[in-house]
Amino acid sequence: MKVFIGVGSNLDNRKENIQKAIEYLKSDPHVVVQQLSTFIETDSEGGPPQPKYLNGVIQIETGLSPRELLSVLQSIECRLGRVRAVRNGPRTIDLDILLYGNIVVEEPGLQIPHPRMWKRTFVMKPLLEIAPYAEMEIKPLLKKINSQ
Ligand code: PH2
Ligand code: MG
Ligand code: MG
Repeated sequence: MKVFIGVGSNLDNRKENIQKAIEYLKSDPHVVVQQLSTFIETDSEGGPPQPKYLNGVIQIETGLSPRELLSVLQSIECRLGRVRAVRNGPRTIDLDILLYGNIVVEEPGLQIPHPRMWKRTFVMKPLLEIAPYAEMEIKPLLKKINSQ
């Protein structure tokens, strides 16, 4: 399945955090990293005042289910010292499943497509850089998730 992952970091060495996250993803036997967007510096949106982010998007191919992938991403966040203190607060690394093929998932703790991705320039800009066609694919999926 083709999956797009949103990546953000605004604590410690942001570049190094992102590079390590990519290495950890590459080392997972069930994940093939296919494309990396440019990583852009962005002002933080929402949450308390906090440092600027580096944001980008990674395209992978994986046989993992959405749940299995979520747990791989959460364990990478953990290894990189992510502490969940404040909602939308600063973080060493944030790895969000944006799109998982054209599948819609609505479960406790897991919504795909990421329900706020469409409104976030720091997600859409890097996503459309590596997958310009995604714009057309997301709209019907988001309609489903937002109307349920
Ligand atoms: N992530 C958030 C909240 N706000 N702002 C920017 N610029 N980049 C992010 O990745 C980001 C954010 C929650 O995940
Ligand atoms: Mg996020
Ligand atoms: Mg997240």
